[in-house]
Amino acid sequence: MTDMAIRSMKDLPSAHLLGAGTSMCAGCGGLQAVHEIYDILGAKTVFVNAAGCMTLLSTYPFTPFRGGWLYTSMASASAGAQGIRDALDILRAKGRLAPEEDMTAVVLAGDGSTYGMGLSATSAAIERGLDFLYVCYDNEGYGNTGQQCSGATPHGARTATNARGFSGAKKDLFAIWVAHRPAYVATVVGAEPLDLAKKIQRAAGIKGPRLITALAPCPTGWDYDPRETVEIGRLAVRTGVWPLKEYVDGKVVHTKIPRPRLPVEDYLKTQGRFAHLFAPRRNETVLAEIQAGVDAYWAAIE
Ligand SMILES: Cc1ncc(C[n+]2csc(CCOP(=O)(O)OP(=O)(O)O)c2C)c(N)n1
Ligand code: SF4
Ligand SMILES: [Mg+2]
Repeated sequence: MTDMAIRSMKDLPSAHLLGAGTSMCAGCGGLQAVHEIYDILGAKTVFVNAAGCMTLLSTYPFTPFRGGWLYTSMASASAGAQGIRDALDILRAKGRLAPEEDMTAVVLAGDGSTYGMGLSATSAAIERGLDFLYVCYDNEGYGNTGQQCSGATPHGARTATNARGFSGAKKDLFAIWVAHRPAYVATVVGAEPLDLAKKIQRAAGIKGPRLITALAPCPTGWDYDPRETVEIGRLAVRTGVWPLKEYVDGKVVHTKIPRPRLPVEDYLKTQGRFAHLFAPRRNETVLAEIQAGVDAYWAAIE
């Protein structure tokens, strides 16, 4: 499936995820991205899942995936991927797994694990050159336990642990990975499926440590109507809040440059987690800080 050229939406194969999502929130942007990613990766995947919302996809002994599923603690997914890769390599060396039956070890983890608890194990795995694909669905908080602040929470967002808005800034996961000189890094969002599909296809054809980080609009944690998930994902790109880009062969390339770039308020106003910035009175200071952060990013690119 991965040797197929994707030029338009009709080249995409039909969904392979069987009956998934019954225990997840309607409009889950993370699940949307996982659906799309799995459509491209196909059945020869072993998911290594760190505790989080996506853990609800598999209830032992059932899973909607045709490949494999290993559940790990929040800090251990990348170490789990090493174990899966090693086991597959041993089976191949013993002639018990034909090359065409080999599988890809795919970490599936939220931002809480990725930006925080699991970062050390991931850094070590990249350093060892582990052949794995890391998929982070980034809903910008510890969603499964009620949207507490994580290392991915953006400036100004209200969370269960920041009633008046987070005063810090989102970590730059893309830069953290690029600093390790891995094989591939890309940002995606489910609302831009063609861009996502091309990146997954490219990542699937490369060996070594690879990251796909998907912005995951989360109606429950971000406080909006589930029907707005796709529009919010598009606005994240069109306002420049979520740059779509990839790192390959030592270079960073932006795959979609928003022109004209919409004001960040168009994105912020769609979500209850930013409502305190607009009422009972506008918080001009924080609104200007958020816009200035996005402007500075694109000024360095353009
Ligand atoms: C060490 C540890 N602390 C706390 C928990 C409880 N816990 C389970 S899921 C979760 C949230 C994980 O957040 P994230 O990785 O962003 O995934 P999301 O829930 O947003 O999908 C937490 C805190 C845990 N499983 N392990
Ligand atoms: S809390 Fe958010 S990320 Fe978790 S299942 Fe619900 S919508 Fe998806
Ligand atoms: Mg999360």
